[in-house]
Amino acid sequence: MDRTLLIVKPDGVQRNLVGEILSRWEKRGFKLVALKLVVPSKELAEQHYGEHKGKPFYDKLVSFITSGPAVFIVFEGKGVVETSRKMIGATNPLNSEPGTVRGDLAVDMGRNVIHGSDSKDSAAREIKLWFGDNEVFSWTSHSQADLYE
Ligand code: YYY
Ligand code: MG
Repeated sequence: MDRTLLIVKPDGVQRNLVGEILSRWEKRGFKLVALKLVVPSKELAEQHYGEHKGKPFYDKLVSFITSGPAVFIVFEGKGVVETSRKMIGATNPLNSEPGTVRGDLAVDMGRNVIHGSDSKDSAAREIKLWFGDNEVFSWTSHSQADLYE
């Protein structure tokens, strides 16, 4: 099964949106396999956003994501990487469709509430970066047969 990394960024934690976000993914049918509240270190944040190093928004981005507690989540399920990106919406919330997290709950690009891995490769890299093997759990959901044919 596919896995993806979500981060409720410090703005989302401050705005009490953690439950709302978890709820959307749980209700959609994805299985929670890892969860923790962390103030991200600069070192890991820089690795996480390595692809953006050198871009004008990079320093601001790293400084914001490390500014306070953030919630790190791994969800598992069929197509979860791509579907999560759709549920998150466009990077700039002004372009995010209603019904998406950013389209419903955010206004500004630098306060867009949530991160989601952009590919299966990114997801694997990011999950490994933020979680130890013993922090990600494989378990059998009682809803399995009602979610998958
Ligand atoms: O994957 P996603 O979060 O939708 O966007 P990315 O292009 O990976 O950028 C990461 C992060 O950087 C974005 O969520 C907000 C911030 N950012 C910004 O502040 N200004 C930009 N022009 C582009 C991105
Ligand atoms: Mg990205």
